[in-house]
Amino acid sequence: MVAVEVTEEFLRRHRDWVHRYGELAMIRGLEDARFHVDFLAGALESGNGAAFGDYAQWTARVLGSRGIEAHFLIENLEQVRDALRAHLSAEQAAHVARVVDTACEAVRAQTEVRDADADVAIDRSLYLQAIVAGQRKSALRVVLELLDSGRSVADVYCDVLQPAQYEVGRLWEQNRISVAREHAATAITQFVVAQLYSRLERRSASRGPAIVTGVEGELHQLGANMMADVLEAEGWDVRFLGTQMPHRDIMRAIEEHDAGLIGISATMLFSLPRVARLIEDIRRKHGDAKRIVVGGGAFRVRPGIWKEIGADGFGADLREGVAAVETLFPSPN
Ligand code: B12
Repeated sequence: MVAVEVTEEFLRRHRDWVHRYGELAMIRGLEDARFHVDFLAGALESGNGAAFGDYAQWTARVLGSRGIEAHFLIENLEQVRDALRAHLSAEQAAHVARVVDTACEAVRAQTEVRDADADVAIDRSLYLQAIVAGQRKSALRVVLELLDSGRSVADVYCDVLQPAQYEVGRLWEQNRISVAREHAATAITQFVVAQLYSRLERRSASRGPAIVTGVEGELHQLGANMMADVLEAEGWDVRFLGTQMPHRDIMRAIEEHDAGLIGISATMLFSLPRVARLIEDIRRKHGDAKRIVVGGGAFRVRPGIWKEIGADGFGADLREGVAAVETLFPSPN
């Protein structure tokens, strides 16, 4: 009854749906409305009103992937809410209204988050175009606009710069861009990282001395650089050694700086034996007094390899890296 009433009214309001979908508009509309009512009843009977919010968000995603915008679902759910009023006591109707309105809010919130993600995806592609075209100013502008819209520097590193660099790698691998374009693109990202350094949100905590480095033979530096900057923002007194660092000099720097945390970055698989040797040497000299976190493409190839070579933690990206450090050195608050 309620489903029929709701669907007929919905199609009266949106006549173009009947033109577009023919009799399927009524059939699918009825199916959907029955689902809404059944799920609502199930959620209310089980005393779990929040479950209806999960259902509404799921439905919004399913409809969204078929080109139907979330506001149509919200309208439909509000119709169900209003149509049920005639069949319920005032108290029951008020409860149903609360559950349905909360679910509609959940759908709106989910849609806003997805819109924000879509914005980042657009900016990521603009950034990629700019760096591949060698346009430094445009690349910086894209990133600064993202910061102005409320994204953090770490978000920009993870969600824009890193994927854009990976895409540059893919384009080079497929021979669609030259080495010169790849180098120029990477140089722009390196420039952007340097520009963003002063915009990192810094925590006031003082976490102690740390070192971030790459081993000899490893030339990929950007990921390590980002990690060093983000750790500094987290309160670590970071000495970033760059990449291509001779073993003995890393060992010396650890002592000189009295680093309690050591971050080692490796992209190429062939760097792993050197990383393993470095960790072995650090353990031999300092036992467990030093905490070692590793990251970079070489460690993503086989999950768990970081443990096998004796590291204390691993981060597939900046966020995971920071989380791994936080596990090893829980902050006091
Ligand atoms: C730029 C680049 C270079 C530059 C690097 C310059 C520089 N200043 O860094 C140069 C030209 C030197 C270079 C050289 C080579 N490269 Co190169 N390079 C790249 C490229 C396109 C981008 C790298 C990058 O900037 N990534 C962006 C950063 C942000 O990502 P990331 O390093 O993964 O870092 C993140 C995480 O891993 C993590 N992380 C990183 N370090 C750490 C450390 C810690 C402690 C923690 C917790 C986390 C962490 O956090 C970071 C941020 O989220 C990649 C493509 C790719 N998919 O990575 C190819 C790529 C890595 N290179 C590749 C190759 C083949 C090479 C060369 C062998 C090419 C050649 N024939 O000479 C050489 C090898 C050089 C060497 N000895 O190391 C291949 C590797 C393939 C493979 N399976 O091994 C790739 C994947 C390209 C491809 N698609 O084929 N390269």
